[in-house]
Amino acid sequence: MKKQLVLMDHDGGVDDYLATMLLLTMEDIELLGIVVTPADCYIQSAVSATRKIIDLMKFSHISVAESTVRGINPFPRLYRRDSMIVDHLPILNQQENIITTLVAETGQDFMVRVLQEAPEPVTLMITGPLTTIATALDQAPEIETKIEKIIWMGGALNVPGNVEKSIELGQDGSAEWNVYWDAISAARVWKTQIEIIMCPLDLTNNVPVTSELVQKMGKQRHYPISDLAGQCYALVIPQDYYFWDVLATAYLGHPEFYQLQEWETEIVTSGVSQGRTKVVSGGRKIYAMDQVDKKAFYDYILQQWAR
Ligand SMILES: [Ca+2]
Repeated sequence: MKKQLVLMDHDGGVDDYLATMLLLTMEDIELLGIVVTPADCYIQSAVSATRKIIDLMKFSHISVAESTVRGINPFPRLYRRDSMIVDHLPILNQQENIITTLVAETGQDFMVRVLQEAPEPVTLMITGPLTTIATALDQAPEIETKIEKIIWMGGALNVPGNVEKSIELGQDGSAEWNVYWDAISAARVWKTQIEIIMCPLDLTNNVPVTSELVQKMGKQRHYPISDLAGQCYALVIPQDYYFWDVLATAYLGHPEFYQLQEWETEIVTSGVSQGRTKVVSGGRKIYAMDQVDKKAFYDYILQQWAR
């Protein structure tokens, strides 16, 4: 079977490393590189942690690129510091030097080049804001035809967002963070013809990271990957945490676990609902992951990380 070409763009949260770790276990895809967008992280730590994870999983031929785009509304510092913690985990610091290449060009330039050079259209797996792809599309609009589809963790359709009113004063709580960081770029991508399959909060709210599951990762007694996954999740277990990026990424491996629903939507780019993905009749058609077979998903990630 021919492998699906995939380019990943993540934004350096704990969840993004776990999504990367899942993606690297998938045998039916060919990963063309990983771009790190400087959103839910401190970028140097996030790039470094990503390269160390690739080294640990023995895929050092895959390159990493640092996007230099900027957002509008920064992620809270408390979220961003997780990138620094992950980068310092002992398990990721057993060798003297990092082998995985950090390319010299920016993440947005890398994205343009990889898409231009790809022999066939590429699936973009995006687990952060859409700013890097929006910038790449502005730089080289012709790459649109080289994008097979975008699978994206983002948005909240018929549930409240996760940009809390108590943290972001003046907002109405309807926005999801990956949109809110830069709603203008999300709206830019909404203007394209690219197929978008999103994994919104509507679905992720139903798929929590439970203490039981994290402990199962330990009981599997697999080193180093299951152990590293468990350590990453242990970091976030005191807060309400869901399988956001990981749930979106698992779609690539097993789309049959999911049911999609089509919606007509628009991105709100200003005002109190800035960053909202609003369902409106006549809006831009997207597919949202609507249901997932939770047991199959939980079993799948445990199995993939049992190494
Ligand atoms: Ca993310």
